[in-house]
Amino acid sequence: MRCAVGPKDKYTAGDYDYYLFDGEFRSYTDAEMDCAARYDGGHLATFNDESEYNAVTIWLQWIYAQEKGIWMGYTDAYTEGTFVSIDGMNRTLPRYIEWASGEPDNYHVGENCAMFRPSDRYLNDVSCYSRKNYVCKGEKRV
Ligand SMILES: [Ca+2]
Ligand SMILES: [Ca+2]
Repeated sequence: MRCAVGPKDKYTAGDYDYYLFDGEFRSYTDAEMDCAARYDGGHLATFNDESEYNAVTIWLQWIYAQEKGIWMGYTDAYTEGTFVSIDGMNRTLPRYIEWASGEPDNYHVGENCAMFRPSDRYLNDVSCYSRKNYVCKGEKRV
């Protein structure tokens, strides 16, 4: 059993903490399971509004000096073409999401999971099986 590696950095905004994992490349499902296991009520990060999106993604751009994409908590694996947030027990339509131009395009054999692109701060749908870094969001810990 290997040791669990902690998050590289944490950011707090409003009622939530956000944790960047940049040393662990996981599939979308494995990343989501890791967030749920580490943080009570934790999930891959989703956003309630534009100010939250901007705050978190600008932090990521600053702390994550790589071009590699990062998983965020949106998927259309359940219904093709309808992305949902995976926060909470219910899957809900995203409250705030910023796709890159031309995305989501469900390219090639299908893309069902949302990856954040630090270079331009937009999201792109990609294969859920690729292994990426990720950001977990959980209730703020005091
Ligand atoms: Ca899709
Ligand atoms: Ca795509």
